[in-house]
Amino acid sequence: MANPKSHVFILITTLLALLLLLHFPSVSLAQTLFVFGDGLYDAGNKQFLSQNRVDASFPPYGITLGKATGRWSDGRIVPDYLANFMGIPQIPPFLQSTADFSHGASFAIADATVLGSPPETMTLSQQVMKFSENKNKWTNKTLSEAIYMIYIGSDDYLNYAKNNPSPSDAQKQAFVDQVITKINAEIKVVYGVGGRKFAFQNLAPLGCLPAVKQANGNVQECVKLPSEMAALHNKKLLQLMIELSKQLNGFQYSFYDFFSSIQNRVIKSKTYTFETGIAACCGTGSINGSDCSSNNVGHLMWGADPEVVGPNNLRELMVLPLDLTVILGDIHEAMAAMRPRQSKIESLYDTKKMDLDMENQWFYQVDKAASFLI
Ligand SMILES: *[C@@H]1O[C@H](CO)[C@@H](O)[C@H](O)[C@H]1NC(C)=O
Ligand SMILES: CC(=O)N[C@H]1CO[C@H](CO)[C@@H](O)[C@@H]1O
Repeated sequence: MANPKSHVFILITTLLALLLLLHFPSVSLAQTLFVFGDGLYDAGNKQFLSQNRVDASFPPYGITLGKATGRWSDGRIVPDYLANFMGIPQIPPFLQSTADFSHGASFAIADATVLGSPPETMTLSQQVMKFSENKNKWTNKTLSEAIYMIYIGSDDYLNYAKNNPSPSDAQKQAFVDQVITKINAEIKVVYGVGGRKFAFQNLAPLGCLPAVKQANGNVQECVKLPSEMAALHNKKLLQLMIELSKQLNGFQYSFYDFFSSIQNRVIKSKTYTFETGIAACCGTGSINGSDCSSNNVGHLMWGADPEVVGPNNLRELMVLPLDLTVILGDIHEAMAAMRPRQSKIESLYDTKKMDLDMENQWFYQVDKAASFLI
């Protein structure tokens, strides 16, 4: 996978993070969050851009919070949980011009793609351009300490599969390469502006989404092509992360293997205490399934499972110093400085419950988001 040198690097960073985490399990240094992506991460941008009715502005969206906010969710979205965990307010949609962006901004918007130029949305490039044009809203220090969270590509592959029912292997690979090349270019723009800490979530097995199966007319079987495209993409995306961490000085990342996480649940749903992995949570149609909010999932997302997250989990990404040698010199000082924040976070939040909530929310949302594509 990686060369020995980067193994050593990973080992050292993991040990360092572990050392900090042992003393202060939820210490957070990052105080700013920038979000890029599609409907899964949309905090309400769509309603500021669209001329049409935006479903997410109306119930049942937002029902668990009693208010629809433009999030494609029954309540909070994953970046909200992360913000909560970091001890900062929810990150507002950038298109809400009156919002307070002191802790970051969300550029994510429903229907976003990497390639093409779909109407009433912003491609990844357009999102990154907006971020870059507005970088003066934040200091250089803030920009370099921030976490950059990215989830994008589902719509590219679902649309591709719809328009190209039987592509050759070479055609599939060529399309994936186009998507990855573009993502690479955009990460470099963010890095150029000062971004160092990237949190990537890879794509779900798109053909297993209930909405996709339903549209295919066979709810028992996952649709092969969309999942295959997602798997090809994920492999290349991980390679890109490894490559960038060698190429770009100080580039740090957390890679969450959402694909495996979802697939484990679809295949071994009982193990994960979902009532079913076949039907959707709270959806409509023949396989909508059961109430997702009552599910109790037995393992931590982006939290601790070394099989699906690496090389750093989100907590580690938050605390990893930009310059590792500095912390080696000043570790006691750094820990002392973190102590008040640590106690504050622990007194305010049930961090374990937050991990579980995040997991449930992800599962719910990826399905919901996909149901609007078909
Ligand atoms: C911020 O960083 C840029 C380069 O990324 C540099 O040109 C600029 O002078 C810096 N601003 C301050 C205030 O240090
Ligand atoms: C297959 C399945 O679980 N279908 C359910 C979908 O939701 C409706 C209403 O909430 C139920 O009546 C179905 O049983």
